Amino acid sequence: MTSLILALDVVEREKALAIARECAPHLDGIKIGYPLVLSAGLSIARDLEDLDIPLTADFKVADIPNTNRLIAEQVFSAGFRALICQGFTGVDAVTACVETARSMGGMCMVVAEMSHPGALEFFGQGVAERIARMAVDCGADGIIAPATRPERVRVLRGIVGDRLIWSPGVGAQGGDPLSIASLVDAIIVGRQIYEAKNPGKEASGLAYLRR
Ligand code: OMP
Repeated sequence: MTSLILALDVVEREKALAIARECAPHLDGIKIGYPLVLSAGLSIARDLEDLDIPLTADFKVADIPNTNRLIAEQVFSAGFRALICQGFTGVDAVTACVETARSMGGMCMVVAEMSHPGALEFFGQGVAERIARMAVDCGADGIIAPATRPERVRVLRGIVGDRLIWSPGVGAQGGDPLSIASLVDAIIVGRQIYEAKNPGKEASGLAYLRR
């Protein structure tokens, strides 16, 4: 089964809450990043608590180990269930996120390769493969890999085995949900849902992927 995670990159708090409620019956997770947290605060996690949907903090954490740990502690204390960190910072920095997640009962996902065209400038030449291997070695729950490049996801699946792969890039970035759904554990969808006239209906339209 492929899960559906809504990327709630909406900067008005009330609008974000309304969209989350409307879509909730069709979702397996909600991902919140800088756009919403910078406008509404980390307390947005508590505002969404009653939906009982796992929340992921997408801060693509990319600092030294101590700073990563401090960030991760804030994230899990605020009520988030998972944290996304960058992998290119190296094993010690990623391990700090993974260990903090473990000690606070949360999950840690590591970006192995990004979905936008410019990602190929630096994530090519075997870098994504190395990050994916390192994510497995340091006990991360899984990786983030691009729905815009199913052939790359297949390669990365060969490295991470049964660890999770969450995949953004469907819809607005051109990724085809049908080509990616069977390769990954979750698709992450933002604009296709939250910019739709009827976000709830749009989310329910993707429900066939969750079978
Ligand atoms: P849409 O393009 O609107 O569907 O949003 C995609 C979401 O996934 C945004 O929140 C991005 O920040 C995020 N994302 C990517 O698009 N590409 C990546 O490589 C990684 C992420 C992510 O880590 O979630």
